[in-house]
Amino acid sequence: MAEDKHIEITEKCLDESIDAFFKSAPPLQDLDNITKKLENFVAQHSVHSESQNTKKVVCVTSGGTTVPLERRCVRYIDNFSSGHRGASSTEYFLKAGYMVIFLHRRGTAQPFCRFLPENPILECFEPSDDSGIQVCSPYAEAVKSAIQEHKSAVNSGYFLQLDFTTLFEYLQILQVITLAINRLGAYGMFYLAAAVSDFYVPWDSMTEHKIQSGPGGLAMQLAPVPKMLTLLRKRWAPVAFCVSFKLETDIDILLKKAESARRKYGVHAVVANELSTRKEKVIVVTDQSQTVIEKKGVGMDVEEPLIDFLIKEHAAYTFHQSHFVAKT
Ligand code: 9Z3
Repeated sequence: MAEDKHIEITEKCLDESIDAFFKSAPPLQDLDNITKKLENFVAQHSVHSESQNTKKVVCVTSGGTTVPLERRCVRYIDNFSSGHRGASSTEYFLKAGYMVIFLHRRGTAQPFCRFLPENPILECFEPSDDSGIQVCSPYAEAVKSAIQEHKSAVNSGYFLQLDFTTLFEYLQILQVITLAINRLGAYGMFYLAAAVSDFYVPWDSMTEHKIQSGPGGLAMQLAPVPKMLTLLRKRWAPVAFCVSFKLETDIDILLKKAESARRKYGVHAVVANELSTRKEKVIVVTDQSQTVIEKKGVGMDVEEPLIDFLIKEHAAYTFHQSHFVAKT
């Protein structure tokens, strides 16, 4: 009884802090457009459901959020993430037949472009003799397959790209996506690989103009970001399959933190990774097991076996939901 009361109060506090976060956040510039794109995307899913070929839909988040320090932002705090995990995972989900909403930080790694050099326009192309432009020969194959695969994913209607920069944009767009994915029940999935700040400066306490330098240095109080994952699991999309990530630099605390995140947020799996080995190895923590997943060889991606593993978990989950939960 006392424990129930405690949970109720904690949830009330969370609701209040989340309400305050969304109320004070600068409104999304592009909300109507994003909502329309999501509606069309989900409608595409319904077409497949009617043809008895129900597709699964995953929202892959990728890249780090920024936390602005001024409203007319000159300075910001950033979270590390190159976006490689999200970009390569998107490719493997698409290959496996999933529809993918790729919510990524502007300017980070993009699916199908991972094998292009850092500055593709300047490094992959050169003027041709007939005063046109041609692809430099070492990159011909990589450029061709990047364009072909990207076009085919977009034209198929299975791939939707949305972008963010700030924490405010990220959480607002994620909320809109969760509401769309919620309509798909257990066919929906979240793969939350974005590196999201734990602290922020609330919009209503943020200075308008650039912070001026002074002799005393700068002391700032950052507020904790309310735990949206709890709300995502409990209210926004309670039936969707949810995978979150845990990043640590200290391997000794990684698994403990991942297991505690799994319990606290009630997610179906936590992918635990250590910063320096994240491209070679991850550990997937579920309520049943801790599974080490390693890349299969040089030049291979750890995301390939990881997505394979998670797709199987998701399939078992949808099977369970449709055969047991729906019937009870
Ligand atoms: C991850 O742990 C991702 O695997 C990486 C991928 C960001 C390490 P890259 O983009 O790296 O390929 O360079 N993402 C989640 C990081 C995070 O912020 N997790 C929070 C935490 O660990 C929970 S949401 O507390």
